[in-house]
Amino acid sequence: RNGGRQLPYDNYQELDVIDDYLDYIGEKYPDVATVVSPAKSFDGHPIKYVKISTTNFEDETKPVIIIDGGIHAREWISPPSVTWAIHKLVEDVTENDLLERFDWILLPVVNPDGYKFSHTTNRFWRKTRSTNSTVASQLCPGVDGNRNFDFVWNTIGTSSNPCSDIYAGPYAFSEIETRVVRDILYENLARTALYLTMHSFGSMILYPWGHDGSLSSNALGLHTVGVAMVNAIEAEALPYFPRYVVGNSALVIKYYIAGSSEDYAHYIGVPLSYTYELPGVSSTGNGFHLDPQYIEQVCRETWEGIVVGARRAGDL
Ligand code: ING
Ligand code: ZN
Repeated sequence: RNGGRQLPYDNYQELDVIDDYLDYIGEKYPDVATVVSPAKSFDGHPIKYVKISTTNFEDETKPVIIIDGGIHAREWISPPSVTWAIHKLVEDVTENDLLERFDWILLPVVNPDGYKFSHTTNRFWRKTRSTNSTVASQLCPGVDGNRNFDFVWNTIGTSSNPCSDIYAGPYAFSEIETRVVRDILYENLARTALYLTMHSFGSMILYPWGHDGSLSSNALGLHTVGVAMVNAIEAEALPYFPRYVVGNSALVIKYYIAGSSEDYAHYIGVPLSYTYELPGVSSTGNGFHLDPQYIEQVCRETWEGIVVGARRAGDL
């Protein structure tokens, strides 16, 4: 276990190490960071997030930025991209305005059960690990968290088969892990300016609507902020990394998807909501396993995108 210090970024970290780091942040920086564990996952792991605010989070009227990671277990670069943001907001503050202007909610591992399972048993596990009383679910555990949100749930780009990697679940918000994200969004809805959900891979900044490819009434704002984010990322990226693409989710990935957190957040009223697909540069040939030597690089360039996204969101 980590025992309370800066996380290493030269390799992927176990769930316990990330959990310990979050506790350490809460203990070492109580004036700015509060660790909240609203629920336990299906397998009983605490789902933890960090609230960052220069004053009392609950009293604030500042815009809120919400970033989650690790809803898909195998996308291992996602959690460190969120813990790096915590590091940059609390431990190594180089953008003071971001603390002054915003409150932050950072949830590095939405799906701890899947994350752990991907370390112990199946590297390319995607879903949660839940089962219910049906035989099918016991033979094939888990739900795709990014098909489980309650907006046009299970209508397209999903499966009703528990053995599928895109299983939408027995009903919308069947998973405690997606309910935690839902509750965070609702609790802060009035002042949430920007929601980012970190995935991999593909080097894409995607915005609603993913379920039908239509443009939201805020499409121009979504696209403009997305382009600004991409420019900031690419200014820090390595020349041989793939270029980022920004656009409507369905148009860019060329299929429709119902029940994603990106669409849901926008549907309930978050003006800027993006799926952030991180790079998958991998000598193994499998993009879910970004080479560990690039973890820190991707975290650094991703942070530049977050910085610009936040500033733009605050200006709108
Ligand atoms: N990709 C996303 C997925 O959940 C996606 C694609 C993008 C879905 C935008 C919805 C909205 O399938 C990964 N890598 O998980
Ligand atoms: Zn994903």
